[in-house]
Amino acid sequence: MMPDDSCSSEYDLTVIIPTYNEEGNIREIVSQVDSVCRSSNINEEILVVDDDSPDRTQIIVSEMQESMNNLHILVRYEDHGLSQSLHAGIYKAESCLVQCIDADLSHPPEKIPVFYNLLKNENYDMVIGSRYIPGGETFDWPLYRKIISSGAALIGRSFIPIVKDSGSGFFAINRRILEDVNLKPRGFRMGFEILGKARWENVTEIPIVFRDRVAGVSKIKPSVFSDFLLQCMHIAYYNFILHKSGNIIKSWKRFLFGRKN
Ligand SMILES: Nc1nc2c(ncn2[C@@H]2O[C@H](COP(=O)(O)OP(=O)(O)OP(=O)(O)O)[C@@H](O)[C@H]2O)c(=O)[nH]1
Ligand SMILES: [Mg+2]
Repeated sequence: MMPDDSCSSEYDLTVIIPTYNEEGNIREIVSQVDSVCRSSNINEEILVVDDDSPDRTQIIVSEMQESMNNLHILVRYEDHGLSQSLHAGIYKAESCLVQCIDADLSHPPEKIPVFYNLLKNENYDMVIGSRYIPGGETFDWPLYRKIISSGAALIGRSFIPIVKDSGSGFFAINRRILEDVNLKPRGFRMGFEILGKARWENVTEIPIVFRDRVAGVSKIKPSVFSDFLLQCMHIAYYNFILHKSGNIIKSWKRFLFGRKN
């Protein structure tokens, strides 16, 4: 699938919110995203990508749509999954500038204008909300969760060392970097998939504080870990066997020798 080259001029930014059973959060996250964008003069499309949640998520979005023309929903009936949903949303987005944010209020929406400014005015290809740079942190997480997340982040760094939190779900991209790129979305780490394969030049991280969800339950399941290992193998294959991306080598060169090498 190719991204649509024609970007609507109607919206400055598309904010994608992936959902599965988020009836306790969806109203609040949509309201917060909309008010943050309004107060920064960003004309945003909000695109909820829902994997046919059996709870009231879709009903609440329909209710909100009555007073919000910029709120859209894509309901997916098959091949459910977080990365698959983000992938579908990125292709469906009306703007070329795309922001992904979790529905459960773990990511701070007030940072969206910072991402937007870096994409729009500083010409970055990708901006990542990072828990693992100074100023970033995970709040309220039990020790076991911190250990698992840090371990996965370390594996991510062995591929793309210039990015400390490749697994973050709070990231923004300019969709032009996905032209002719063969993504294979799986698991929970869509940002890592993009970092491993897309045609980016300028990537940066900004610190975020990740808070534990208050409403609803986590959707993480054991297959997320095997999906991550398969994803690592496919990114290595894509870089070193297919030679469709030199992102791992490029990233290591920049990490070791600086930007000019
Ligand atoms: N469309 C879709 N969204 C999903 C799916 N799984 C998770 N999500 C959404 O992706 C976001 C992240 O999922 P979470 O369950 O919060 O995962 P997490 O933040 O890593 O884990 P917690 O800290 O436990 O919340 C939330 O907005 C979920 O509703 C899925 O299969 N399909
Ligand atoms: Mg969450």
